[in-house]
Amino acid sequence: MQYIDLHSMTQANTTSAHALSSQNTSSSAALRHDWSLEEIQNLLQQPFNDLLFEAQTIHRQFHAQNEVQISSLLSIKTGACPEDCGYCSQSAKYNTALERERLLPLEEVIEKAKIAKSNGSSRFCMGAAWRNPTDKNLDKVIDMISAVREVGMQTCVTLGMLTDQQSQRLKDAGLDYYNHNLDTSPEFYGNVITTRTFQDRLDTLQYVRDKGINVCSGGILGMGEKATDRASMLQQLANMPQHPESVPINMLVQIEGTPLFGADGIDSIEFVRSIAAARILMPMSQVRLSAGRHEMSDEMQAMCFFAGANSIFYGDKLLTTENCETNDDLALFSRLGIKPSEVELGQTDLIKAEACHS
Ligand code: SAM
Ligand code: DTB
Ligand code: SF4
Repeated sequence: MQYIDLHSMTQANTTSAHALSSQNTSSSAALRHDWSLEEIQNLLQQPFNDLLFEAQTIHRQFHAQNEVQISSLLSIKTGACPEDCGYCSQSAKYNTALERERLLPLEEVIEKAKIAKSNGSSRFCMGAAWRNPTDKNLDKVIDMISAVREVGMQTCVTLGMLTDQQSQRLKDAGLDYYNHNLDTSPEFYGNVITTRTFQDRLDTLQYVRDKGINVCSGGILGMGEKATDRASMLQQLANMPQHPESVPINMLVQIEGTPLFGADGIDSIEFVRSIAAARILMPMSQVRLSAGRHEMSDEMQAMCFFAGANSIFYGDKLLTTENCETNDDLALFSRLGIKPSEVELGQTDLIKAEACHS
């Protein structure tokens, strides 16, 4: 298996990165889908500078080096979720003092999308606290997707498990991305969630992939998992037949009342290492520095961008918890010389199947 020639890519500039991210990659690199756990563990354990150098070098071959894609989040249905995800403020099983809210009216969603767009976000992600949407609920979400597209933004939804037919309906509605995280390794999974299986998640992702919707899938670090679990989760993502177009890496936001409140967090250097490994394993994917930025120093975020993170959630709120202040994000971008990436609507982000087979 041929892998990326590190020596040919140190001079990559913005123009070539754009050319590559428009999927003209098959001649320059072969993306791998056969990583062993041991290889990933070795990658994660390299000397920090070597790991970051490799990640940044690969980053420059595939992406504009000083650009970060920005998405905004909106919880369209909050709380009272029947699932038992041990990290989540929205599970009905835990006493988290969260106020539940029914599905938001369409007008409110449009208004929030317009605000997000005027603040510079290119993608609007709508999340619902459901195990899975009913077909009636999906009708309403489809209206939201159409309306947000009319606002001129890319759309993403995260609604829980889907059927094959529901995935087709979302594709027909013009949905750009579906977010469904693996959350953690298959080995640690049972410590976090018992009401749906790891395989259920893979099944939903397969339906979404088969319909040609961009896949957004990643996980959460800092839930008390071991380093092997982080390697194993990354292995699951990297060995998918096609890498997710977007890979959100969340740092657990600890919620009082949930089983994971008080879990052993993750060391910041270990977190940056995981971002770097995600970049190396999935060179063409957007790696999103997701929940938990609020707890990170500017320096830690800067390290994550250097390690290859090139997407964030922007806006004062995530789904139910605080995000960084937008002014702070803009100030950090300015200090780092980072620009929000411009997204052409209608452009496909799908990583072409042929680019993924060597
Ligand atoms: N209910 C849907 C589902 O679980 O598929 C969609 C919403 S759910 C909140 C989306 C993802 O957000 C979860 O899979 C998890 O990875 C992430 N998430 C939720 N709560 C979090 C927390 N407290 N800290 C970090 N990430 C979290
Ligand atoms: C993802 O990976 N992170 C986002 C999004 N996908 C939906 C959610 C983060 C939620 C953080 C906790 C909260 O605000 O409730
Ligand atoms: Fe429900 Fe999603 Fe929270 Fe799990 S992560 S409890 S499915 S809202």
